Amino acid sequence: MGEEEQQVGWAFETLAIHAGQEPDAGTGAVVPPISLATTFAQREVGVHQGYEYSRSGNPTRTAMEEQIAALEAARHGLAFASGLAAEDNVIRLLEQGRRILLGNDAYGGTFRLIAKVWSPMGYPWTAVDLGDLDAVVAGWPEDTGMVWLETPTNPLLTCFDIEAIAEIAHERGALVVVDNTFATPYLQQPVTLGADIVVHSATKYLGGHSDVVGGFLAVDDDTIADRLRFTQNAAGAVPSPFDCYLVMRGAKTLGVRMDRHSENARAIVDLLIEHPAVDRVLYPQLPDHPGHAAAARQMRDYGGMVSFTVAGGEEAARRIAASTELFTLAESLGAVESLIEHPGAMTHASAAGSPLEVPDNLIRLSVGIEHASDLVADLAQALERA
Ligand code: P1T
Repeated sequence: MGEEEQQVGWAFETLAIHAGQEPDAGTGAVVPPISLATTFAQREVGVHQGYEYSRSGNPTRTAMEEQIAALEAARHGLAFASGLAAEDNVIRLLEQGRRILLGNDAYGGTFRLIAKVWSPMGYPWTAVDLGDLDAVVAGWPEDTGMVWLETPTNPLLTCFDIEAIAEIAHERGALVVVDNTFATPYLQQPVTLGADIVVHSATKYLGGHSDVVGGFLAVDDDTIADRLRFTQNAAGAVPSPFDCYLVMRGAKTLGVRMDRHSENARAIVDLLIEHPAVDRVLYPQLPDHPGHAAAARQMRDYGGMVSFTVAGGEEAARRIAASTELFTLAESLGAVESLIEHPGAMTHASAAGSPLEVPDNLIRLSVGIEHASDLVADLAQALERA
């Protein structure tokens, strides 16, 4: 495609398949080749065809960056070796001494990066309940440089009003970073709601098949994009061309997968909500769910992640997690196969004792795209072990 104007007006599903994916100029191949070359010939010193060295830029990476940026309705996209590598580059935008306001539920690795890597180097942070905006305004620290949120959050699936938070942050000179890993751009486009930077673990729904670790940043502002592109190259946490290819291939089916993930999640929620072994079901579509109104406004559908607390406590939760057959007991999320995990002991163990600690009777499900009836039957038999 190439021409930016051509993309205007194309629907999400069309962009997923065509943005950044024009047939190879040399051969006509309809799939962008995996360009493994680490270096590119120059005709004269400094005269080349847009690529010099593969850390600085690579054609397969460019194709993927254009594709995912288009899906996020952002003008710029930057790929990284992992979600955390992408996050690390975002924090490098901050001047030393500037504070990160972090939503009080987030991926344990994000908490660890902010609280245990950057904070000791002079970048303070505070956990805040972004669902209570009056309190956020009243307690706003003067040194805040960045508001960092997930919506829905990992693992409690709390949703926050991106537009309202962006307005508050921008009035006070802070950047807004939204981790869109759980929602994906198919369900929600934070840039269109005022976010400055969108973060992804591309390892999850973008890749979609549990076979690639990757990270992504989508940005509309040219200056922020230039600064991120500088650190992407200068710090060098870039993905391989093969990894870029896998993310690009996975993202082509993002829309159809997310529709099925959401549909299957609803079938699971229907089982859980009636079940005596379950204490509380956490799913953004439920009318009493924290942030349901914001989710209903800003999301197309509610996604494939479902969490619940177990009435019988931690031991019962661990038994359930170990008793499913189709739901594999494993970290990660967002792929075609269903996963189950115990966040307190697994993905969020690093948050123990912090304001982001999660309940020990919590189970998190990544509902895959298998047949819903098989998934419901599998979870139902595991709940009998509670
Ligand atoms: O694992 P990595 O690609 O580095 O991405 C980190 C990350 C960032 N943001 C969110 C919302 C995430 O969920 C993650 C990774 N999360 C898991 C591995 C997990 O099981 O929750």
